[in-house]
Amino acid sequence: MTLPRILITRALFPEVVDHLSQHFEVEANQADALWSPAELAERLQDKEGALTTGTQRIDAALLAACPQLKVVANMAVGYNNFDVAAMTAAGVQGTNTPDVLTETTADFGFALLMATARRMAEGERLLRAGQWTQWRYDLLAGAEVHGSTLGILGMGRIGQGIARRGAHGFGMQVIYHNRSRLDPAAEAECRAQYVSKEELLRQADHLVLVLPYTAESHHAIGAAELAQMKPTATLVNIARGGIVDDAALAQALRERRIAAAGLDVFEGEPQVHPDLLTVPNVVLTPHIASATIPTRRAMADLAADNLIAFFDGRGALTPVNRIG
Ligand code: 8YV
Repeated sequence: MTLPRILITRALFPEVVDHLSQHFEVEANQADALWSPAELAERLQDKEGALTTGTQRIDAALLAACPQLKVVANMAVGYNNFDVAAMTAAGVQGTNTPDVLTETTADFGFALLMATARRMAEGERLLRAGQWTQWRYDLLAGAEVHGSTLGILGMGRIGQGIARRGAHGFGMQVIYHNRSRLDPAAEAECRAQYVSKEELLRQADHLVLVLPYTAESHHAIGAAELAQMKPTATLVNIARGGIVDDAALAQALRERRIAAAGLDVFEGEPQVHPDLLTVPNVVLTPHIASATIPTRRAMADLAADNLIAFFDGRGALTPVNRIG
């Protein structure tokens, strides 16, 4: 029996590669070479399936070059690297990895909020530079977290996880804005109040972005939105680069039009806007919100299980589109 051929586009847990090798003829990229779109197309040309991460773009041009492709399993909950319409038109199933990373990512969102509000990165830089000479009453005095107003833009699973942490753990007043309002039971569990985007920007002491990246959410936070925020506010982006206009944010931070920002994602990452590297009041992390070993393993397993279920004829477990 010939096995379906699949491509694993980035380095992955060896155990997961071994598991997939029992079901498929696997080409893996354990050297973690960064392939250009042309190299990706070349390797994918004779494959029926792929396991991708958020950095490989699956678009009409690639699909046209890979007529045998039937399924692409993204090891990420976000799938803005997929042109879903083009995949559906080509009859290619897409899948993502929801749920398994929710709590871990919400933990990180809260950690970044805390680090940003309490100026932890500035403190560490000062200490390592040998500039900590003595205690002072206002040394790196930051913003209060407990009891403050937590704003959440994008109230999906991860947004709700952050809301629960803020409301139940830190006694925060939680407000949110989302395309659709949560049902009353979910709002009650998160102790969250639905407000307009304008109200959210105006009232939040800490604003966390957890919305998907789409054409509509591109630069959802730009100069105009930053201008509506409190000068004492902090902004946290764990969603996607491109949701924030990074140049406008760097300028607002430099001019102290908001107090601080915590960013795990960037426009054009792994490049970071040079102005963000020089403003002090920003905490920068390299897209690691889901990065614990158990969670990354669960994401890899779910992506693998999606491929196995699809080729077994059981249908994808967590599809992002409907085909045929
Ligand atoms: C991934 C993420 O680590 O799940 C997502 O959407 O952003 C992260 O958890 C990243 O996209 C790699 O695929």
